[in-house]
Amino acid sequence: MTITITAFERSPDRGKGLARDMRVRWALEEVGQPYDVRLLSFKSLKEPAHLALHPFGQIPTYEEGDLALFESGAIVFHIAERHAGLLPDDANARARAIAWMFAALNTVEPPIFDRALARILEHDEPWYEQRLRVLEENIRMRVSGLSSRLGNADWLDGAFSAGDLLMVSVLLRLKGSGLLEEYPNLSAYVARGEARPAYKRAFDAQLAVFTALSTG
Ligand SMILES: N[C@@H](CCC(=O)N[C@@H](CS)C(=O)NCC(=O)O)C(=O)O
Repeated sequence: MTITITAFERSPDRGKGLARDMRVRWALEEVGQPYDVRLLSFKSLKEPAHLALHPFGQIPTYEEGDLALFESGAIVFHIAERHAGLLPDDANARARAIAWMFAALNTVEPPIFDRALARILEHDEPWYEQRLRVLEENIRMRVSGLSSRLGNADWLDGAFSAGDLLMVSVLLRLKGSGLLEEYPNLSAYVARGEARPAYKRAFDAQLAVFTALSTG
């Protein structure tokens, strides 16, 4: 059955791979599932056809036969459950990998995303620098715990899993900020994720959308 996901027609990150379709593309590449992409304008995100798929009018969505999903974490989880390679077989190891998926989306991504939003929306406010310091301290509280837990390991709990896929995806937004670089083991962890052939294929596919736009 054909898998179709949605992505931005014009990603605000200009092909840096930070939009949340990237993690879905990466998961599909890891498990070797081909997929189609429906590109959407910002306007069409909020139109009835897309709202029927995604109640909040966002990307990504995932369609496969009569199944329609939204939320990148739920989509990656679905892919990982249906195909080998992203979740361990052992029940306890699987539960721990799923815990890392939740940790990535629920504990680590929110402060990182708050900082990204503040940089865009609050940059001109007189209190911006003060707020940025608070937001960055919130991030450090999370990533220092993550850094200690990872230690010298390659991945968070044994072999690469959907937990690592989501954790690397959320940490990528910090690359170049100086914050990730405060934790050399996390920088190396992110680089290991980016070096995976499946990541590269996914990255190139989303970059091609931006390149076609700028040359077309
Ligand atoms: N929690 C959602 C967040 C989805 C989300 O924020 N998508 C962004 C792109 S990365 C979007 O569609 N933004 C446009 C909008 O909200 O109008 C997920 O992980 O799928």
